[in-house]
Amino acid sequence: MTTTSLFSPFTAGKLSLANRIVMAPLTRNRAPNAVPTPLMATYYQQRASAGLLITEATAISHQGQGYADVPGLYAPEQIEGWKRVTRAVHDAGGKIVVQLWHVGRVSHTELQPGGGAPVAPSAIRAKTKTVLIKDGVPTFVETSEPRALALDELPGIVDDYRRAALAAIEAGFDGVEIHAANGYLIDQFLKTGSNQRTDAYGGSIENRARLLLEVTQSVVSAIGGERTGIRLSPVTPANDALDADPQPLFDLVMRELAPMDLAYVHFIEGATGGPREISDRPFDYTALQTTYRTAGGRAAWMVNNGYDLALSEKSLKDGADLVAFGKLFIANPDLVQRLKQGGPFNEPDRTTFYGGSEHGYTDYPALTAA
Ligand code: 8OZ
Repeated sequence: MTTTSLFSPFTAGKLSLANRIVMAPLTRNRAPNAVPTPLMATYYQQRASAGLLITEATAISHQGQGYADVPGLYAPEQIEGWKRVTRAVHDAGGKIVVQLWHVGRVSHTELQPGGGAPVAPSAIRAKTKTVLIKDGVPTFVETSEPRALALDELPGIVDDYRRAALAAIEAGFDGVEIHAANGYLIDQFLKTGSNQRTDAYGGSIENRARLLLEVTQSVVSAIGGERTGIRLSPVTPANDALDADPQPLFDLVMRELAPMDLAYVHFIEGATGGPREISDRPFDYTALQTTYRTAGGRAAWMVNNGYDLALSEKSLKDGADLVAFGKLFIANPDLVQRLKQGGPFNEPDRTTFYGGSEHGYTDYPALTAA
């Protein structure tokens, strides 16, 4: 009989991890002009005892940006800034991948190149908000009306992901995670609520999954599947995401991803940052995993959303390989140690999640060494 534990080492593709505890991607809006700062290096280094750190969502292009002060990975000064982060994490013995992000319609004209409209599969506005910084104060505003992407713009977007993946390796990352969740561009293409295209990228599930698969194949060709992960959220309502029939859609996605030999596949179960079960959006993750494994998929299975130690251990027994923790990692830089000894846990302060300084960022206390 095999025993699994959150604290045992694990290898996912090229990623040799000291434990199965992952720091989930967390948007913190502390990168003015989209350039990672030395303070960010401190923040990630403090959390380097996680088996794997996934960075906050990081724009692959200026067009892919949707919030004030989120970092990018498309300009030389951004790559230089990230080098400081990866060096700090590696010096502390940790592993770090960068989450590659295009927000699609979840943006605002003020954040777009030339003040243009955000782009989307279809010209349907998302009922959601984004963050602008007004007079130094983070302020929530409605997203702008998007324009539908022309067919001939899509190869350029796929190429932006490829170039960002290469930039990630140049910046010293151990790999990348493709952000295909939470109602951003790739998820907008996947789901019927945001995709009404009538070309090869809309309509059937094969067509709606096309952009996700092209992006993933392109990143895998550039840096290798063993350094590539992907994040999916089949039923989240985040950012106005909605699909009429997600189970067959994600079954197809997982069957197509199976031969790409990814390092890991990462699932937000239920509503992002909310309930794990949504009564009017049932979803069978176990069946999805069976589909993937039956199709020959060997990537590590990473789960996320509201996990504590007991639920993590149960999930590892039931077939998960890695567990990603979000809010707990914001407030507890030494979360691995705290989970190991059963607490105590600092409480996260929501008022400092998005934007601001070191307060609520790098000043959460670690346990003092006994
Ligand atoms: C919270 C605030 C802004 C962005 C996500 C990248 O939900 C995000 C995000 C979360 O994936």
